[in-house]
Amino acid sequence: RPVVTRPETQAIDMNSRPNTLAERDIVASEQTIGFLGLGMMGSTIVKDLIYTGHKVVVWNRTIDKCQPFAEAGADVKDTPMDVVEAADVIFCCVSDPKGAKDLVFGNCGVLQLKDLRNKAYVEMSTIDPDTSMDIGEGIKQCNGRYLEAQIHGSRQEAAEGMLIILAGGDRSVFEECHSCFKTIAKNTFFLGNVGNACKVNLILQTILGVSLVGLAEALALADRFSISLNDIIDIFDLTSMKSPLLLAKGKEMAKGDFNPQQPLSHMQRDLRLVLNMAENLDQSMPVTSITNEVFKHTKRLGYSEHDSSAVFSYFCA
Ligand code: NA7
Repeated sequence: RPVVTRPETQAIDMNSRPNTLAERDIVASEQTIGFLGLGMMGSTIVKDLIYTGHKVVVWNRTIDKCQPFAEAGADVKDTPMDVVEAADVIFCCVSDPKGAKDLVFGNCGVLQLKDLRNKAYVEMSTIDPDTSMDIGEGIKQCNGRYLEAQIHGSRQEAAEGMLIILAGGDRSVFEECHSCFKTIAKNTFFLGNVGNACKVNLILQTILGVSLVGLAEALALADRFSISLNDIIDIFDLTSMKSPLLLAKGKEMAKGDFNPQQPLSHMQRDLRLVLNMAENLDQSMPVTSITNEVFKHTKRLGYSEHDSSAVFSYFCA
């Protein structure tokens, strides 16, 4: 099996600014914003929150990632619990449901504070509705308010301040997050009860995952015929099937450039969450099941940290 090299980790550019911010006329909330998780998404979001004048307190499991934020004016804390103590509204943005739960229920986690009166907790990590309900219940039992605010979009869209926020839960928290959401997103939707936003986000991810596998399979067939992938993409661009995303992903597949905008491991995690969700409803998802198998196998080929477009490699193996 060929050795697949990991994509280079890109350091956050603290000086980059989305062009969109100038037009948005943002007046920063006076609340102290806590932020747990400075991965690619979290870093981009926090950088822009600081730029738009928010007072920010941060924590990350790997402490080194906090350094540029300390230099930019953020207060760095030792534990999630310390962040909650210091902040009014606390955002969490980590890899998966397990990480999200650990930060709330675990050692030095959010609930260790016991009394969350006057605190609001906002879950941005991609999670399933059941996890979100568990977290929301935990926060509520400690008298806190909870909002799930799922972020839909790629790392590039985050860098451009063009995410879409899908929110559910406490409406007052949604309103209070206005200046933060305006900094990072082009649209926000309040979708009602806790769980609804997670469902909508995962449904959108299903469309994305299935579409990428369809695109990859078709392009791999073209490749076997020795038809130029660039020609296929140029023609595809003229059809009514084209979409900005499929065109961009098609070009990445043609170039073999899988710079992680939406990591493949995240895509597979989302498909797994979708299938679990559907299982509980006895809803048949045959296409998503196969799509999940394809992503799972591509992970095993070594492409976890590459972009989801690396699923093309499955069909070329
Ligand atoms: P990244 O860049 O892979 O970053 C993941 C972050 O999650 C990073 O800060 C990790 O800390 C953190 N993490 C992961 N697991 C844990 C646990 N168990 N405990 C604490 N912290 C953890 O992902 P993105 O920023 O692109 O995406 C984050 C979310 O936004 C994801 O749900 C997307 O779907 C939307 P580390 O730095 O490794 O110590």
